[in-house]
Amino acid sequence: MKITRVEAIPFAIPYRKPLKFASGEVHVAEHVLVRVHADNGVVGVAEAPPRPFTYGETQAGIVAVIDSLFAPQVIGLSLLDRETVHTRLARTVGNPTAKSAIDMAIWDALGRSLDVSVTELLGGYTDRMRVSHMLGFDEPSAMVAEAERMRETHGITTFKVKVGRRPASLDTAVVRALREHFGDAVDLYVDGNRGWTAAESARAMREMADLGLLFAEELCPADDVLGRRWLVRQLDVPFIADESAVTPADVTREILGGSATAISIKTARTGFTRSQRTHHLAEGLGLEVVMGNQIDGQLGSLCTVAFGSAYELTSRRPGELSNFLDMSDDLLTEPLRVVDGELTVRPGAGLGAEIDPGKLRHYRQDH
Ligand code: MUC
Ligand code: MG
Repeated sequence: MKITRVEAIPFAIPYRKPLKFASGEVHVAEHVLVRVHADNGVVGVAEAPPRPFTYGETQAGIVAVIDSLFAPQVIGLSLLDRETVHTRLARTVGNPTAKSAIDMAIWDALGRSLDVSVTELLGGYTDRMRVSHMLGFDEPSAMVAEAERMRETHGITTFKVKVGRRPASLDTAVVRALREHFGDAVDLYVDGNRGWTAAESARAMREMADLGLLFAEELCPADDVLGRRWLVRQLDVPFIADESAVTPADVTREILGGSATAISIKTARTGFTRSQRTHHLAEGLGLEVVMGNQIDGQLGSLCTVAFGSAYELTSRRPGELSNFLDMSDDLLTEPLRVVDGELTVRPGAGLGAEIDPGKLRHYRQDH
């Protein structure tokens, strides 16, 4: 089970419906497919989504760092040497999605080699998660219509509403319109991607106090240390740290510093190995966890549901597993489907993902 080769293949698939939020927007999924080959003939896969506005990575940068630094560091190791892989990749700062894709492709290859699913390897708690859909910036009527379409077509009844615009009334009007349209039939929470100040966030949350929100996420920057603590102290819902708490050390700092009371785990940025550490830390600290989405394609979403299903804590809340529905196409031979508001893990070995060679030929950008 020795690693013989690591491929980093850039590909681009346009979005049918671009996602817009306070820190950026995504029109084309310009991701990197990572394939880890082992000497037993097995190939593991995962994808890295560059998010320059969150982590500073680019598609070309991910390919370069894998080809020049990470591939040579893991070739020759066994698929079982995951701790050594983690330690070697950690010598390079940053590059979270590049490191995570390698980590997850190794777990996939290991699962395939042992003929067990990644979910079972990790913890095996359940085989499915309820789905929360992310609604990007638009007019209130368009966002209500989009939520209605998601409920009718896929049975989704939990929505994360992107906020953080100025004036804040652009966003509070959307949340109010959603609550008025759906009544108690849906769960709602908001994510500001650091768009507001602490004072703007406090005012907006007061204005939405009657709307029964589940959570608030990253409404203002964690770097505004005192402002953020001041905000979090006065809220009566859990405040989720997302981009401010990528590593277990970040989580510890943000939670113990009073800048957050819950966390988002995203396999796209912590892989399976580091997400496990974050999960165990969250359990120890008694935190709410939401499985987040890095605007992943189908392969990335499969990684999220594989991890989220593995543990009781991560499968308790609906996971953000449906951004791929906004893409015009994908790479898997068998597309993922959200049915009755749930996404299930793939039966079989590893992640159970097969890449369609024709689609990869069509969308890859390195030829
Ligand atoms: C999210 O939860 O914030 C948008 C920016 C990012 O880093 O992730 C997405 C979704
Ligand atoms: Mg977020």
